[in-house]
Amino acid sequence: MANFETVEVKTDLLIVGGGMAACGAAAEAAHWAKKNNLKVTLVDKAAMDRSGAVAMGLSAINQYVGVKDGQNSVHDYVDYVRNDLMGITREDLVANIARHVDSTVHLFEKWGLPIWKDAEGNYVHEGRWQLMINGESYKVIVAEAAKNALGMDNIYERVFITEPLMDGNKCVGAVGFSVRENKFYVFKAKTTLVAMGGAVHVFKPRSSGEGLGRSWYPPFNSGASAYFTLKAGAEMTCQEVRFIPVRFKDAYGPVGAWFLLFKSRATNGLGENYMQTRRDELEKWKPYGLVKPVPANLRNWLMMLDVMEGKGPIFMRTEEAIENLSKGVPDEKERKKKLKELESEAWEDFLDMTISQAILWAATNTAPEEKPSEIAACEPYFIGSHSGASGAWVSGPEDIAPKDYFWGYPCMCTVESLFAAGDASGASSHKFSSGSVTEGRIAAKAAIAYCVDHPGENKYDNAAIEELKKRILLPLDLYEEHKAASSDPDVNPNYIKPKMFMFRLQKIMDEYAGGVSTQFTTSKHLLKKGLELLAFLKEDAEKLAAQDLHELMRCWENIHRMWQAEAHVRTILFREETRWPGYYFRADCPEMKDDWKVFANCRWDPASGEWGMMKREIIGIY
Ligand code: SFD
Ligand code: AMP
Repeated sequence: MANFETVEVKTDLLIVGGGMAACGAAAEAAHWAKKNNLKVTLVDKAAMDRSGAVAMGLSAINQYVGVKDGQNSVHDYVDYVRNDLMGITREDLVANIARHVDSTVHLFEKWGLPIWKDAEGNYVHEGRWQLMINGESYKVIVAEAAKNALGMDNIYERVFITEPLMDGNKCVGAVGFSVRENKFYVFKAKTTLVAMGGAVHVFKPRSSGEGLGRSWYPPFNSGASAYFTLKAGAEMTCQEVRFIPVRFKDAYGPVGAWFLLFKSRATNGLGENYMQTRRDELEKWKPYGLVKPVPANLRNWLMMLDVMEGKGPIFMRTEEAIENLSKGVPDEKERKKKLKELESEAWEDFLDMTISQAILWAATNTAPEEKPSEIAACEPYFIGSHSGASGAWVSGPEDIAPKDYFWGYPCMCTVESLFAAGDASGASSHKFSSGSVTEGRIAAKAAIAYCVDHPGENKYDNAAIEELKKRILLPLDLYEEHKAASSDPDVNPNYIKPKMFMFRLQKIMDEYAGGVSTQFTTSKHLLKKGLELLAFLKEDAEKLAAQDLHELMRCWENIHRMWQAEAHVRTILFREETRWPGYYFRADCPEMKDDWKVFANCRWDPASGEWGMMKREIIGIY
């Protein structure tokens, strides 16, 4: 076996992940831990300053309710989220985040995040819920607060978490390995909070060949949260609710600022606005088709219908939007100044969060005030914190959660002492960056309360940990054992390299589970065939080989993705209707059905290795 030192870390609360939810959790946990003399440890596969979805920065805070400012109520936000998700949402979870999110935004400002202000000193809104920020360093600022709260001694960076440590139905920590040194980590914890984001590259991406790796969702998040909670035996929810954002084509620049702040339109190749020409289609999806704003998946759907009829390309009419915003200024000198301002805001929107889009504009001589830019639907992603909903099924808060949705501690999974937040927890979409930090704070406070209430020592099976270590490092051994069998290290009859394995997973998902090349369309027959192929892939996962630590990480990333894929396929198959046509279309049951207005949940049983599917009732609080 590869020679790896085992490093053991004992702690009370273990936070796995170092993104937005984890940083919020760290800042909050430090406070409650100090009061109770408890230890908090955080572990991230990368460096917290630039890890996760906010690595490149963001140009907006997408959830600010403005309750005190009298702008909106928590109820308004819940209505918005429920409608956007076509009725499938945990209102208690959404409300719990919404009632605390403003305080998180105020903390960001205290920590140094520049939020745009108007002449009167009020926040500048992008849309009803969104605030404009100078957010290139957003993640650095939030990570700094988390680091200050915990201290670097309690933070492990560049340690990739692979598996939960279990004692029956209780999570007692996690194991992983350093991506820089030959070290195997065993974190023994009273309670564990999962915040390792969502997943990308489960589906074949549009960007291939020289553009491979470019995607909207950050390539570093590879399904670790879903894998961890599934392997722990936690019930999962909304595994079918993937997210397909519409983005500037090829470099994946954001569209929110264009649609909401600049009031831009998108038109097809014939110059038609599909939101108008296809308005009648929305009737089919009522009541949600008729609400304002039109749900994200239905906005996608109307555009996709145009694309399927060969009416592309679809353009964001940047030149028209800039012209419209500047033409109201009567004085020519002032108008020119306004034009310059708008132009620089347009560039900053990209430079704050998707630098590659600015580079693409520069490379293609695109002046947004002169020519429109193409937009397109991305490949599917798993991001429960945005306009998707996949994640673990967690407890709501005692004061507002319906009885069936409360089991002791907010954000606790159905597994004892395991908590989840951000993309890791499901059925509470539209948290975004601010809501994810908020949910991390809520979960951390609850997790510390759990520690205080359960002071006893955990049991550990050291032989089982040794077995886990062997299994996790196996790809390194396989490579060493068989590398001499061929002259090209990537081609060998005895093993499969992680990149090839990933391509195979993506091909299955693309062709059978409704990816880009099948125009997001699937059916019972396709899904069943896809499951059969996934089973073969799972067998071959035992033969993954790694040449070095980096490839070892790639092996495990792809095993994590494969589990996310299986949960997804099983759940789309289970839900016999089409509810989010702009996310995926079930060709064999093309309509929304009343008797499917339920949560579709699933659980992998660690004892039997079998999957179970179940419906859960939707119980609103308003
Ligand atoms: O508009 C392991 N989001 C936006 N939110 C906003 O508020 N405003 C915006 O402007 C946003 N835009 C946006 C957004 C997301 C993306 C991908 C883009 C643009 C391109 C949404 C937020 O970013 C999102 O809601 C939060 O970041 C979610 O927080 P969290 O904590 O659930 O996920 P994370 O921040 O990605 O962090 C994940 C962490 O896990 C680590 N990790 N650690 C150890 N072991 C493993 N195996 C691990 N696997 C992952 C990661 O390193 C990271 O630290 S807009 O365009 O939509
Ligand atoms: P995006 O850049 O698409 O992630 O958008 C940022 C925010 O604006 C998210 O909260 C989106 O749901 C919202 N948004 C984007 N486009 C629209 C639109 N056309 N109508 C309403 N909301 C939108």
